Order: sequence, then structure tokens, then C-alpha cells
Amino acid sequence: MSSTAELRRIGLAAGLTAVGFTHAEPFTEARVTLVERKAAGLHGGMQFTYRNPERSTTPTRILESAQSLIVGAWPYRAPDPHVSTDRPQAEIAAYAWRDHYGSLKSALGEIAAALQADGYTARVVADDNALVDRAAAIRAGVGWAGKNSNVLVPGHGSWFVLGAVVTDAPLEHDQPVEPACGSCRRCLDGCPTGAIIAEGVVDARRCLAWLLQADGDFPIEFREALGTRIYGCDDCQVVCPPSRGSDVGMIGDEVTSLDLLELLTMDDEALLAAVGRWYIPKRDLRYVRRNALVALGNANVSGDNRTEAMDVLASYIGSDDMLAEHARWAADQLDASTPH
Ligand code: B12
Ligand code: SF4
Ligand code: SF4
Repeated sequence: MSSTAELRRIGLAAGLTAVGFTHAEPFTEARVTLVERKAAGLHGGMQFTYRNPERSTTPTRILESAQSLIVGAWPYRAPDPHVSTDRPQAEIAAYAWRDHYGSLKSALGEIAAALQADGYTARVVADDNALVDRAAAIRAGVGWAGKNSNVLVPGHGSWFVLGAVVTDAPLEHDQPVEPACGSCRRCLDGCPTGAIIAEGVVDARRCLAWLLQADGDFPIEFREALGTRIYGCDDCQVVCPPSRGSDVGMIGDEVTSLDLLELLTMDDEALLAAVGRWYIPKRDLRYVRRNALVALGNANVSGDNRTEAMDVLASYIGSDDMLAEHARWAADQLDASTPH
């Protein structure tokens, strides 16, 4: 018989750090927030949960007979100070160092299997547009809504990916946890582009994590702030005191950064093998190269690497218009950073 205690035990044994239970009523507050932020332009053209707020905030759209949600938080390792190499590196945000969503879904799958064995219907949803994962985690008491808009798990911080099992099993609900940011505002002050415009409110038009995933040109005004990132941004979590010293994520087969010059000379097949798991706008690899060109312009490049970098950039100038423009920008940056 599925009890919350047994289901939580299964989730924790499968590697989740926190498991919480809530009812399947709509997330009306999140729906209003989505609609308001979209109307204010803060979504910066994002689709995801913004495409159809009603759908993403109504669990019965996932399972008509839904009664409960079981929300799980899968831990990932916080970034270490970067390993220094003599080659310019492309930074990858820690949540993308390996397929954490795959691990999250299998852990939630074990909870779903236990429910199914008892005759219930259970569906796993994680990081698709079917559900507002953070709002679900907050209502299920998995964590509190931080001012950086991430969900923070008490005692562990925010280095987690989130997902849920939607089921027709009637289960007891957990209570939300007390928000514990207090008077801290390090994330608001620490964001390199000032994207956290108010407590819990991210303006995607300024957020590097979104700009790296958006199509079109990388906005010129945020290129220097991008540094050498090519996928995701961790700054508003790195500065967050409750998220420091989190040690629950496992060390495994992770790719924590990529060699920028190699990445920029890979053919499509090799590039897809390296980054195909990522969200890439329109699945168009030019956007990965665009990001890498900006990163190279910001990298510390000297000696032989410099000659190689200038050759790589020259090979992009005269190619596709968008890439040529980003390559020219990067070459100018490297020129400006050369001691004359
Ligand atoms: C769109 C999206 C983004 C966008 C926009 C993020 C944003 N903050 O709006 C972009 C591309 C920028 C992004 C970036 C990141 N994302 Co994202 N993203 C999503 C996605 C697909 C939808 C989120 C959504 O609906 N946002 C709209 C707003 C309305 O909802 P929200 O951000 O959840 O809002 C919460 C807070 O704003 C808070 N809140 C609202 N009002 C107020 C007021 C106050 C005072 C306070 C304190 C809080 C608060 O409550 C809301 C919950 O209802 C979800 C997956 C999913 N299906 O849910 C992942 C998700 C939210 N992302 C996730 C992650 C890991 C990230 C990154 C850390 C990745 C990275 N390293 O680059 C960054 C973090 C940037 C940040 N500070 O948010 C995780 C969250 C993990 C966690 N612990 O919270 C999710 C849940 C994916 C997953 N399944 O694990 N993401
Ligand atoms: S992910 Fe980076 S750019 Fe976006 S809000 Fe956080 S610190 Fe700012
Ligand atoms: S940095 Fe401070 S204000 Fe921001 S989420 Fe962390 S604890 Fe909250």
C-alpha cells in the first residue's frame, strides 16, 4: 500500500535529496505570474511554460484524474573554482555537466512504479512545459522560493533539478517551508547583468542563461558580461550563502568545460555529440558556435593559443553573416586585450 512515508523512502533511496507531497489543484498564482511577466515582456520571447500558462499550471491536463503531486529534488554538484589549463575553456553551468534530468526522471520513475504496482496511474514530468516545476516544489514543501527565483532546499540550497510524479492516488500533503532568505540580497547584487530586477523576478532579456538559449544575435551590451560561458549561468547560486558547501551532488562522468578552440573547429557531427543534449534554439548549431565566439573574445588567450584563436576567428569571417559578425567582435576584443 503506497503511503507517503514509503514513497518518500523510495525517492530518497533512489538518490533524491528531498521529496514532498501536494494536491493537484491548479497553480493559480504561478499562472497569474506567467501572464503578468509575459505581458511586461520579462519572458524575452521564451516559450516553455509561457506558451500556454493555463496548461502548465493545471496538473489535470497531464492526468485527468490527478489527485496528488509528488515532487522530487535531484542534487547536482556545485561548480568548483575552475581548473586552470593553458587552453581557453568554455564554461558550462553545473546543471548541464551531465544528464541530471535523466537521473531525476529515473528516481521519480521508481516512485511512479510503486504507485502503479498498487493500481494507481502515475506519470513523471520534469523540465518539460507541462508543469511549473518550481511552484510545485514550493507548494509540496521541498524548498522555498529564493530571491534569485530558484527553489532552495532547507539545509542544502538550490543546486537541484526538480520534477514530479502526477498521480490519481489520494495522498497526505506536506506544508510549505518558511522562506529563509532573510535580509540577504547577494543574488540581486551579484548578477552580472542586473537581471534579477526585484525579489524573485528575473528579466529574461538580461539573463545570460536565457540569452545563451535565445536565437538571433547575442546582444552586444551583454557580450562582455558573458565571460567565457557558453551554456547556462551559475552566478546567482554561487553567491548564495545557503547554497554554499552543498555536497550532496555525486561526482561522476561530468563534462565541466570544453576546449573553446576545439569546439569552434568541430564539424556538426562532433559538435552534436558534445552538446546535443542541450537546449539549442531551433536545434541550429550556429547558436552554439555564436556563443563560443563571444566566449573566445572574452577569454584570456596568449602565446600559441593566440595565433590559433586568430586563425579560427578568420575562418568564421566570410562565413555565415551572424557568425562572421560575432567573430569580428571577438577578434576586436582579443586585439584590444593584447599588450602593445
Ligand atoms: C523558463 C525557465 C528558465 C528561464 C527563466 C527563469 C526565470 N527565473 O523566470 C531561464 C532560461 C532564464 C532559466 C534559467 C535557469 N534555470 Co530554468 N527553467 C525554466 C522553466 C522551463 C520554466 C520556469 C518558469 O515557468 N518561469 C516563470 C516564473 C513565473 O516561474 P519561476 O521562475 O518558477 O518563478 C518562481 C519564483 O519567481 C518565485 N517567485 C515569484 N514571485 C516571487 C516573489 C518573491 C518575493 C520571491 C522571493 C519569489 C517569487 O515563485 C515562482 C514559482 O511560482 C523551468 C522548468 C519548468 N517546466 O518549470 C526551468 C527551471 C525553473 N530552471 C531551473 C534551473 C536549474 C535554471 C538555472 C539555474 C540554469 C542555469 N544554471 O543556467 C537558471 C537560473 C536562473 C534564475 N535565476 O532563474 C530549474 C530550477 C531549479 C531550482 N532549484 O529552482 C527548473 C525547475 C528546471 C528543472 N526542472 O529543474 N530557466
Ligand atoms: S542566471 Fe546569471 S544572468 Fe541570470 S539571473 Fe542568475 S546570475 Fe543573473
Ligand atoms: S543569495 Fe541570499 S537572497 Fe539570494 S536566494 Fe540566496 S539567500 Fe536568498
